[in-house]
Amino acid sequence: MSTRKHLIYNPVMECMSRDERAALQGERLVRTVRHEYENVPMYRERMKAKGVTPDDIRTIEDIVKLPFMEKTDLRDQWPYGLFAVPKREIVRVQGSSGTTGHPIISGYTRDDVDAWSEMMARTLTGAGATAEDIVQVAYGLGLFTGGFGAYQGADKIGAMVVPMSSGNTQRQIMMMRELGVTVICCTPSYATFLGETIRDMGLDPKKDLKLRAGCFGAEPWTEAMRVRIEELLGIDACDIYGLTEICGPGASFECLEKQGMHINEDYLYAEIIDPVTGEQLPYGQSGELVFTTITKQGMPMMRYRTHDICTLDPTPCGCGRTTTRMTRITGRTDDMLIIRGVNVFPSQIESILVRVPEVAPFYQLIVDRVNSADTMEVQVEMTEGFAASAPESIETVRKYIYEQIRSVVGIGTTVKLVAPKTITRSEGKAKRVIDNRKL
Ligand code: DLL
Repeated sequence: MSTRKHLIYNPVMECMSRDERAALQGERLVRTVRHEYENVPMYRERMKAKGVTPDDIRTIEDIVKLPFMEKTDLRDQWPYGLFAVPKREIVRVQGSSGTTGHPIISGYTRDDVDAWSEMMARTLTGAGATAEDIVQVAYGLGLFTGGFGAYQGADKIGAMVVPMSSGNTQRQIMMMRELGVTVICCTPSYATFLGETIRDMGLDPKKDLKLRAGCFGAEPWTEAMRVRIEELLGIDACDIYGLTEICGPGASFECLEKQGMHINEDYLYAEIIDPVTGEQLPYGQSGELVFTTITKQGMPMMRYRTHDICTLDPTPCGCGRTTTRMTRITGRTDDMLIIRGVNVFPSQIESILVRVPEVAPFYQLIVDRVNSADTMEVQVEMTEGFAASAPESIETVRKYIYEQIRSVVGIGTTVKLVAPKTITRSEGKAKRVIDNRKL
């Protein structure tokens, strides 16, 4: 392990002095802002409204003059409004569920895909992976960025990729075992489930598997979960972070020091802001993470508010990288839930329920983790009149709600129609979500 501990994929970019990097970021920001202003009407309008032109952006510090972007902007500009190049230059779209149940997408040029692959190559190298490794990708391969991101990074470092996609746990374990997989990429909750299943099958990961490391992300997890996964699978578990709007996984990643996630700062500029005032906060202070892409051509993002809460640390790391590190995500400033890797907004569920006349607008979402997998139960009150209906009618409505949620939100949930006035009323803000997951 020690020989792999300080592997760095691109020492020039990852270890340059902070002054050099700030200069590079400034140059790249200047170019990106001009590109956005010239090619995306929404950016032009927003900048004009703030009284700023591309000429006002000369160094990276000038970033605070720029307007913020939100997930709703992506929805409002659906599908191509934020593309900054002609569609023929876009070679890929990736996506995730958005606030309204409508997915959001990001478009990538060939160079954007290459940049993302580089970020993921650095990510895997951070976890000690090399061309000698066999990397199993158990993130979903599809619109979701997890699968393709991990695949591209593993491909770029020359590893042997096993592109399993998500699910089918027995087959995942069989491949892992028989192919001698050394690195696994999946969500941390799935890693726990894999570990538990492996143990239940009577296998000893240390003897029966060759796993050495894992790159886990797409949902919040904790140090306690890291300890559990490392014990269950006998590996180094590294946290990796990213979001569709910015690039997908690889925006930042942990090295084997496991002391925070290195941000790929030659591609992205990170800020922490006060979520209420929007003011930039100094290093070390907790707040909302904001990303600006500084090389992306296809669909660049200006000061994108992630709503994820963390802290930035600019001090050098024991691995030799000089990039700013972000702490684990400690929460969100909005109510987005992540259920089995899918982003779910309670407002999506509410908008389904209010269209069903047989139920009242009193509902609760109960989230739990059973056998390491997230579960969600939707409890909604029936109206007084409907509650007296025949059981078959109640079942028909229940099934209808279930199907609606499945098609709009993209996940299966348990739906329970409960008697009128049984969901606790609250005097202040309604408590719509009860999240029993112990992270
Ligand atoms: O989850 C990209 C990704 C795939 C990251 C695989 C890591 C590994 P989205 O589906 O757009 O993209 O969801 C982005 O997921 O704003 C965070 O709230 C959450 N998230 C992602 N990684 C982490 C992490 C992918 N390591 C949203 N810790 C983000 C906590 C995470 N939350």
